[in-house]
Amino acid sequence: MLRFPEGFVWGVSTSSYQIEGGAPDDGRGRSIWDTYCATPGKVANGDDGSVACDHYHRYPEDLDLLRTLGASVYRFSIMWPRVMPEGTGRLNEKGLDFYDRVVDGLLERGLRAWPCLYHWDLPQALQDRGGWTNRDSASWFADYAAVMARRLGDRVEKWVTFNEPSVSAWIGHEEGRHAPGLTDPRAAVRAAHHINLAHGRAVATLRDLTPRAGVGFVLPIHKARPLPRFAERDAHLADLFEDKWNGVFLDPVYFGRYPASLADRFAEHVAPGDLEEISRPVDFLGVNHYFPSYVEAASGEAWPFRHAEPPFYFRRTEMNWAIDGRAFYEALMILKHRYRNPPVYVTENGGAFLDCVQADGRVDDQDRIAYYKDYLANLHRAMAEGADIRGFMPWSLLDNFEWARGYDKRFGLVHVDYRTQKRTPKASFDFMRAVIAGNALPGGQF
Ligand code: IFM
Repeated sequence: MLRFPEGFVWGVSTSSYQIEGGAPDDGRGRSIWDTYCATPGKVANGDDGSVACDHYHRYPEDLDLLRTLGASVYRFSIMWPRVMPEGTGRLNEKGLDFYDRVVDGLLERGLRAWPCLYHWDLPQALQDRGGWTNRDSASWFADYAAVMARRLGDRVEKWVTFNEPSVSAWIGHEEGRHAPGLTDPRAAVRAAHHINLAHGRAVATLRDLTPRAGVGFVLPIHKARPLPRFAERDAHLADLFEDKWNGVFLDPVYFGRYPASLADRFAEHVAPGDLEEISRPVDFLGVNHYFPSYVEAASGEAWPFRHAEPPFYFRRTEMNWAIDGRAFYEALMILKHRYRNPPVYVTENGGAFLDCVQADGRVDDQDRIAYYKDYLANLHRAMAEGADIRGFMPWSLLDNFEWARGYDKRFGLVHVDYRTQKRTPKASFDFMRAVIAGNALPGGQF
């Protein structure tokens, strides 16, 4: 039995486009993910988020599930075009009302609200003006943050500015595997800088308007490794990978500069004063983590490395992601050693597995339980070695729209039948409920 400290925060994370649906309802505007999904060949099975888990209409049932689980915090995201259909200017009162109802519903059930302002669904109207590659995007985002702060600020405990800005920048603008689907390395660097600037401006706005609420941001923290047979030769590539994925977003916030290895790439986009804005102090860092990252040398590409297939000996999730709780521990220790041990909440962790509803109606997802046992034990180890980790939130409450992988990849503690929208808590839901109730990682079967 591994015990967690008193006051350790147990929550759950979701995101707007992945669960809400309600696409044409009540004046919601289009996002870049609506456009991306409508582009043939981009998303598995031609899936999209127009209905998703229909959370827009079924949120009371989902909030009840949070209470049953025993979570004390809910990290969800606001769909920017639902509340500002054109991204700037005009407000959509019905969209704002929805988030009012969600926050009130949380408080009524004894949960605390941690809304995230950006989990990838940029208003398409802003993409039409250049999106994150337009320097004005930093101010558009700060204005949107002000709208949300005025509307929800009296009831929000902590704000998250961005979820995984690295994914928006690199996968969305360089690799093209996420919206807006660009494959332009220079645009990706530019977008990364503007997202950082948007974060810094939003921090100032949120502090101003909601001085009692905490403010932070969420990043997938990668522990990169060279392939074992090239351990010495490629060690510097693993460092560069971490600079690209971790450092580009952490160093400006915590050190007021870009990593030295990448400073040249960023120089042309950074205006005087930008780094002072970006490095405004935050109250916490949200860490998302799923798998170890392996790199190998590449030539003729924008970077001298590429993702490598992890060694054969790891078990894999349905995403083909290697399962290795030790990489989670190592990623958490990077924060302790390199970033002076900031307060951390693990805001996402989990796996997609082949979940089946059995004849008796149960979903006995032992793979997911084994995954959580491994990762929670490694989290505990990092804490025992002094990492300042204050909470944990599985990804995710519900099976949901897994971006370019569509609906086949299920990460939820709760199974969703997308034909009927029936919710069925899986065995991992009971497992996590026991962890939360005992504030400890128990042994034994679930
Ligand atoms: O589903 C995503 C989530 O939106 C962001 N972090 C990773 C999850 C699993 O891919």
